[in-house]
Amino acid sequence: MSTLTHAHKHSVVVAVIFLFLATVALGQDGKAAPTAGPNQIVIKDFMFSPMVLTVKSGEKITWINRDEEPHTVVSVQKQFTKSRALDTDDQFTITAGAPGTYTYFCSVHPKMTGTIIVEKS
Ligand SMILES: [Cu+2]
Repeated sequence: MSTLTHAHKHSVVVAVIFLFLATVALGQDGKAAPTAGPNQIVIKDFMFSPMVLTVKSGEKITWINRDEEPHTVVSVQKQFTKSRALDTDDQFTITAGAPGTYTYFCSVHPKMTGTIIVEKS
């Protein structure tokens, strides 16, 4: 038991140090880096990017609109509920369901298409 307790304390210390270093790193320019999260799709210049995103079942996927135009996210095969019209900087999040290929498009600009490949978790 004492070994387990010790290991637990150790991992807490590591986590605290990590958070501290992360805070310091973010603090250097005063804001978080603008990079997309692992499951984030940016809508920019009438394109979804990445156009093909691979995720695991149960993971969240978020779109964010960086255009000055409204866009939507609509599943071709109705695999998820469509988004409302996203204004600039609006976000839309779904949770990936059953494994498979989800194609989607923007109902305002149907030439805008993207694909999500959902793998078994
Ligand atoms: Cu659009």
